[in-house]
Amino acid sequence: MKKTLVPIGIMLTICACSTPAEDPTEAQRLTARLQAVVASQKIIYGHEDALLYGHAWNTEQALAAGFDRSDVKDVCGSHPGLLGLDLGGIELQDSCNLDGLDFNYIRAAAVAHRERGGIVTFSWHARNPLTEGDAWDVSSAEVVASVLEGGEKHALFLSWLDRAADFLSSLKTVEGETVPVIFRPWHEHTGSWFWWGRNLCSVDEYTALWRLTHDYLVSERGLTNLVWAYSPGGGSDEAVYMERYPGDDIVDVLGVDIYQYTAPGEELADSGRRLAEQVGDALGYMERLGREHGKVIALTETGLESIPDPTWWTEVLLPAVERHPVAYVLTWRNAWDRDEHFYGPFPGAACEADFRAFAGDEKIVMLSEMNNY
Ligand code: BMA
Repeated sequence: MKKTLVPIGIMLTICACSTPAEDPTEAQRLTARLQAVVASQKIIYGHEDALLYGHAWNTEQALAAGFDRSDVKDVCGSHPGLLGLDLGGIELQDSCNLDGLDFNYIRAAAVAHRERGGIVTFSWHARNPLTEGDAWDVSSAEVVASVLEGGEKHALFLSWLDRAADFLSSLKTVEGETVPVIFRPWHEHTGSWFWWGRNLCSVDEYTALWRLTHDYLVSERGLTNLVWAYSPGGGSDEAVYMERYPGDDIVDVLGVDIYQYTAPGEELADSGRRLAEQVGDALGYMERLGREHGKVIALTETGLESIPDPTWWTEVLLPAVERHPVAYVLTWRNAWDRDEHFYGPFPGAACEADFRAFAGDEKIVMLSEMNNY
């Protein structure tokens, strides 16, 4: 074969084109895991603060147990596959988050869970940057506008994002991997109980808040470990769900938060049916939106406080989600200092046996099965 000389410019172009594809980021690998769970028609179970305390034990006991104890494991032998955590308080460099958990312990639990094969998600009940109240301070409708470019709290807000970025990038495993995190900022914004809620800012202000948060953490700070979850509150229709959607380029997971509330005098069975209807409706349109937008869907928060229905897990929650391609379901926390404030099982709870049946259902993925994904 005749040997031809290739000009150097073309050679360089050929070399550049033949460079192997870049390694996927931690976030891309996490998204692929979620997609694999959905493809195998399974649903990961998640519990907020699971490794940090339980219904009858506190954070010091969690530390003593090497963050290897959870109410869920005490009941069924395995931790939840997903660990929910919250960043609220990081913005002011508090040593503890809004529920009194030392950020060093939060970091240790997140890393331990990842090293055991689990997935971690963070919400952020950030304080009100304008009034200095908490996340629930809705006394002003100027707050979101104040943190956007040109607003009086913009510089302050960037410093808050810096502190969140510092913490989220400090989650390192022994192998040196930065723990991938499903990050779920500015949640339940279709209600108006947080300063970023629907009646407190315009559509453009809300989507700009998301874009500022995303672009600052990703482009400015270079974080590559965040999978971005959008999670409106429940009980709304598709138009409201999508009204403030920040955009396909900055959202990875379509979530929704829906709780069961029983009105005074209402039968538990009726509020259970209402939860099932609301979850069914939302997951119905989210399933289609997920397909159209190429996103994973999830029930990002749910629960029935105190779980007075002893078969809630298998007769209310499981039937409501099992027909939909949901990557995960997360129930809220089991407070150690408030007897009635629990959304997960614990030894001695009325729903204990039913939770074991739920965790053992072939659809449900606990930590012990996470290494398959
Ligand atoms: C709420 C309650 C509060 C807690 C907050 C943030 O639903 O559990 O006690 O402070 O979430 O975790």
